[in-house]
Amino acid sequence: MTAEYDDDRLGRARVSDTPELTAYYGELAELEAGALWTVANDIEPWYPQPKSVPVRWRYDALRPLVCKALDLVKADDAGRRVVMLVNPGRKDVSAAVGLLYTGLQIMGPGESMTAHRHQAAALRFVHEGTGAWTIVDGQKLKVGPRDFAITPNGTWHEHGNDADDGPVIWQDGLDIPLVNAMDAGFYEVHPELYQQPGKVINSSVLTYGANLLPYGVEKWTRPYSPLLAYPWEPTYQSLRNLARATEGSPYDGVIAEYTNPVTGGSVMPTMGAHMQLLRPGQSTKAHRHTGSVIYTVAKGRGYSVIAGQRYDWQQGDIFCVPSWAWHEHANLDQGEDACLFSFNDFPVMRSLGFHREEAYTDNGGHQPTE
Ligand code: GTQ
Repeated sequence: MTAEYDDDRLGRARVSDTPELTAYYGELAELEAGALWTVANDIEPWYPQPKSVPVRWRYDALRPLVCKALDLVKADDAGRRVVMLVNPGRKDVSAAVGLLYTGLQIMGPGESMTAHRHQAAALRFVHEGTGAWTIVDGQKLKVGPRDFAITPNGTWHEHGNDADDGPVIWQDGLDIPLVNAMDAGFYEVHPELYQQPGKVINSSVLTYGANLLPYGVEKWTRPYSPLLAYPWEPTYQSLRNLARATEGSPYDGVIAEYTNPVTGGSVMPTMGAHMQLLRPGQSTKAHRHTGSVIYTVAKGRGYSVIAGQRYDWQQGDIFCVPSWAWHEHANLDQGEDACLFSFNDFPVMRSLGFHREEAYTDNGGHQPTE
């Protein structure tokens, strides 16, 4: 332990057990009570102590098992046919990192599922397949590879794949563990099992998708983005344009947040999302911040160093960065850019006043690796 965090020296709780104290603790426990000093240093740590550890999930390894579920369970029997990514330190709450859930959902050709809604908010990032659709509060959205879409909390949603051939595999991101940590979960099945979608597909993209605030539509006052899908092509083009105009972030390369076009804020109140581009051969500097992040490799190959350990990645791979863990990214390709999609709980951290960030200053800004 460094002197900076030495509990004894700094006068934090340091009571040793005696037979009298042990008996006393027993008496308190009988009354559903306890002595603060037995837990004080654990419940008020010097700095965040996530139970989550960094994990990289290889798409090539998971994909065959995700496909296997197609034959093993019917989508409607399973509710949603999803392989969850579970952090070894967060099995108790089915989290991939912190209070964020993620999983790979597979839908066979022609499949569709019934509608439901819940307190948890959801987002999708499409890995593969051409036939993916979802209906969110009556709006039918069609999404393709690397598109990003949101299902804000409380919105009815049902999904399907209308391709004749080939499955859809998309990644779900939800704040389920957060909602449960707050004891705020609700769930409802649609009274008619299916929604009646409006005639116009991707209507929010047509309405809000071009940095122009439309006149003649009802004023948007809900706490989430009216734009429900963010297609890959314009997103990628924007990042390439941004790379021409700016240097970007020393920690993240050329990065932009998917935003609510009405407010400029995060897409939903509990989860935000980014797309970032690493230039050919670029390696970023390390930093750390409060808030958990789940990354998906949208394009290219490279590696990230997280808490001193290197994780190589390529398109489709998913990895997580626990709160307050040092992290930096590198693009291993000297000729092509690499892109990382990510989602996070930053909106929660910010709105509660929990946001903190720190740069890694030793060693030229790079963590030593084992
Ligand atoms: O699409 O409704 O991966 O409710 C987990 C819970 C997906 C969904 C998940 C869900 C959904």
